[in-house]
Amino acid sequence: MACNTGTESGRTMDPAVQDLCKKAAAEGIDTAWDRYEKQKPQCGFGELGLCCRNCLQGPCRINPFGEPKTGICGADADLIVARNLLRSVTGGSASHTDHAYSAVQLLRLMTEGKTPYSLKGAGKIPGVAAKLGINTAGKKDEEVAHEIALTALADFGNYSEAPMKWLTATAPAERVELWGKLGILPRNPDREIRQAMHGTAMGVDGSPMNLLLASLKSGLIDGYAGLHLGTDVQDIIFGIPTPVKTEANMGVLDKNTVNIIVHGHMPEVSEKVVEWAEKLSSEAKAAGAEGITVAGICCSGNEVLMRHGVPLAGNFLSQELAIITGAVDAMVVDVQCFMPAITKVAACYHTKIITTQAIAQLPDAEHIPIEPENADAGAQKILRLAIETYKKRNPSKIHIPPHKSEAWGGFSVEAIVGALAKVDPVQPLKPLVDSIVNGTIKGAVGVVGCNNVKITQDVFHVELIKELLAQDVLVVATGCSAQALAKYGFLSPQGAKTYAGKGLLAVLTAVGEAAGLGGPLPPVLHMGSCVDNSRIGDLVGALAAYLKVPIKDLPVVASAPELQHEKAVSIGVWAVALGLMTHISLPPPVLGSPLVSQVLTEGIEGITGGKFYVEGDSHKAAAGILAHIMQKRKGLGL
Ligand code: BF8
Ligand code: SF4
Repeated sequence: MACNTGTESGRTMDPAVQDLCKKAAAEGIDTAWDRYEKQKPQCGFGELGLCCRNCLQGPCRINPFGEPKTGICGADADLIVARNLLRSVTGGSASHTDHAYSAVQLLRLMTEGKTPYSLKGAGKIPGVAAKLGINTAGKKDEEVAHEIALTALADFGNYSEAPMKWLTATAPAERVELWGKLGILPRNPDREIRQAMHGTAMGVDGSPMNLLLASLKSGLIDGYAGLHLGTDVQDIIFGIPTPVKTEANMGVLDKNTVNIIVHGHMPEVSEKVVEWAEKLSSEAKAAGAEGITVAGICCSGNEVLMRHGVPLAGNFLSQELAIITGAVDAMVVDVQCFMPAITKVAACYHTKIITTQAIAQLPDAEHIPIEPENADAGAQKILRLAIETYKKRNPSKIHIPPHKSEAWGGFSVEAIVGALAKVDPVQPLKPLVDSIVNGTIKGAVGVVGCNNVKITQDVFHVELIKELLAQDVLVVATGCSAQALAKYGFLSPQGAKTYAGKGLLAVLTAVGEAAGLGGPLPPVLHMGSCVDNSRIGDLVGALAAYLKVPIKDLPVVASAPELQHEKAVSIGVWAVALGLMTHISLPPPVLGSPLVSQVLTEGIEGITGGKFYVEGDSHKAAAGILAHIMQKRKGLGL
């Protein structure tokens, strides 16, 4: 499964990206795969997690086969690996928490009438208010939404020892009790992130086990101060997604329109670009274009795909290649997952890279701030710059591979329950649970996460999910995984007929037809961006509550087949804390510590019921996941 970076087909299975890799080579442009080649061999100490740079006496490294066995201060392999892991998980939690914090501030300012955004997700308010204990009687939506924002901000200002409210209001009671007993309930998320940095500093926490517990706590920060807070608040501001049809892959770019890519994670940016693209379409026409196409990459793309059906140009490893089409006039980025390389690639074309956030700037990019108060002005400026840039295109450099597939998104928990309610209005989850109980569906897998240059792009997502669907496993997806699957038809009703086993197809057809889709649901339900992994958490929580069992007993598995980002690691830790077996193809850098490796893949199961399952072969991973599902079914007497 390793990436043979020498050939296009070794780099990616995506025909559009293969095509553009050839164009890049012909034009002498390096991409991530070329830079990966130049990095080889990657540092063995780093891969094993055995390098410490936490003080200036270092760097120290441990020799797994001999001396030295400790760093200068005496830290051994277990301690160094556990400290590095906690810093990495905390990096992921901090990213999601800071993202969610921006959304909360936007909600506060919006409900104070200080922004050009308006409340689109009133339907989300009653549920969120109820779980937080906010009285809604006689209050306007904006007033309740404002109280919700202040309640979230109170978590960030919490100086007591009480756990953060968003967690206790959201997580299953059985989990809150367990995490309380383990002493890992986070209080103020900012305080916990600070404490993780402090605990891992030179001369502080010397206990690998204590550091591993702190990693679990950091995973909970991600789950509740990052993912859940982010999704809840974004749904209130921008609306709860409902099923929507779109298309995916480079063929969505149009040589006759101004093409703008939204890339990153913040819907407050991508929503405004989409809004103003519609409003300024006449200006694009005046410039000689047929209109404006907005297309997505990474989770900014997922956010507007879920709520508006905005098409998708590609996932993480497609980002440079989209520019190499020569047809992208502007790539608008906000935070996370855009490679610093994009400005260098863009310099070979007419493309403008536009940064929008103070903490995420690039030399050689245009910086046009999109902040809550000035978002309309910023978005107009971006659109007009893209239209101006369109005029500078070099037609001889344009090549848009024609590949694209039909894809459906918008499967929020509310939308899934809504579709099931068409089958059983009284107990919507009953048809799904009955199908699991009678074995028509064996279980469910949430497939999430990234591309990673070490794995041929998309191949693990596709091969793993193909096998699981054929075995009647229900699949939900988020992030770049959903985007990978979108490109090959897994998010279309037709995909159900191609990929789903007989039992699964029958259920998808019954629900799809009852819901008025005129055919089966797609075999993979796209639940959103990576913060929307909260939706997967809510869905499994609802299934567990319906069956009156803890999540850890469900025939449900998580998988991040091509993970790269620290955020994927912290989401994985949260999933393990929830009680899920979580498959990953590449281990994080922990193999240098037998203790840490053992705890993450075995020992932790006795504590939370979840564990990491590392398997780098998609066929074996499918078998391992299926075996786990069957074991859980047996445990439930099914
Ligand atoms: O947050 S899946 S490469 S884009 S980290 Fe990044 Fe990974 Fe894509 Fe969304 Ni998630
Ligand atoms: Fe070396 Fe210890 Fe400093 Fe790490 S903290 S660099 S192991 S002396």
